[in-house]
Amino acid sequence: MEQLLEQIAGYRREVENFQISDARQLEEFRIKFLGSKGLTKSLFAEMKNVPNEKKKEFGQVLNEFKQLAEAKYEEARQTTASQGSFGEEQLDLSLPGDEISLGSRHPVTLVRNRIVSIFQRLGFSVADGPEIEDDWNNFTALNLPENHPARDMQDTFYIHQNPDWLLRTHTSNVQIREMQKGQLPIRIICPGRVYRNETISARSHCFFHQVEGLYIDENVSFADLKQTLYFFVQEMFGRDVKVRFRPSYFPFTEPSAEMDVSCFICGGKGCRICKHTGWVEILGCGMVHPKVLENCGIDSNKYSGYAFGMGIERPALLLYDVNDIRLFSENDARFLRQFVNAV
Ligand code: 2NL
Repeated sequence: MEQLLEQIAGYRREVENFQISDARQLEEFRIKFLGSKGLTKSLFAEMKNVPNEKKKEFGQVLNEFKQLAEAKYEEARQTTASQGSFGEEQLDLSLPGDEISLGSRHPVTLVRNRIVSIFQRLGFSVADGPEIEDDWNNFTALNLPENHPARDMQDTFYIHQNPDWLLRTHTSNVQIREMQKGQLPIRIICPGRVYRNETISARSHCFFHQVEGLYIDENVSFADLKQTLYFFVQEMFGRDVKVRFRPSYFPFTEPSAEMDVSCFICGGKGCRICKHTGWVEILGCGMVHPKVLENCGIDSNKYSGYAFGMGIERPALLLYDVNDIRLFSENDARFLRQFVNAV
């Protein structure tokens, strides 16, 4: 019995002095002192050899020893885990990480970026403004008369609480705001989302995207407008694309025109896309109406300018051969993933 108690005292010192600084040493400790073939187990097996009157004392000493070993094990387990020693042992940090798949740009964004960057190269800067606008900036300043159909409840989303507010029907509000700042000349490109109260179908939606442009300075002429837009379509659709201007009407420009490009699908031979005319309409444009300039506090005798506007969805449908405009706003990942390599 005395011998056994001495043995335990020796093991206690061993437990206390045992160095555990990594997972391997922790496991060695466990096997030696607490394992199924370990010291604690074999000491308990000695119980049967201890005289009955000493059993109680021996059991107590042995239990204390076991608790000491368990406490040491538990403490070391926690410190080695938090030091990350397990990491060194079990985690291969050189393994490649989980793959995070790249997203893709939205087709409308792709087309918008192309349009915008062409005009940026010509010295236009990007401007933006609110999508919730008041009547003045969206309609009145643009010389849209009180009875113009665009102003109708049927065509525009008005805000119930304040009918002076509406969802902008074009990004011209950005240009109006810019002109009212009174800093000239102005050369801006205004991409953004616009809203019209239309029945949603494969061909039209109640919101879509636009790019409008504005150039105001002294002596800006229709020739500047034509040459700038011609440069634009050549960059956008290729060097051999042709353009034609057709007279048109907008309340905010005079004269006004619609610009067609020779069909960039069939090259002008005639196809389903250009309805066998060889031409595709891509934008409206004109010289800013003197009344619009005056509405914005610009002297129309000194300054003149041109403006243009184009939708983004329609060319995007054609360029990427998409047959339903609703796909652009449904956020279906199967659709969007197809643009991973698109430019
Ligand atoms: C179209 C036609 C156009 C403008 C937009 C504009 C803006 C100001 C003053 C004058 Cl502030 N004009 N914008 C001019 C002509 C045509 O858009 O078919 N857009 C999709």
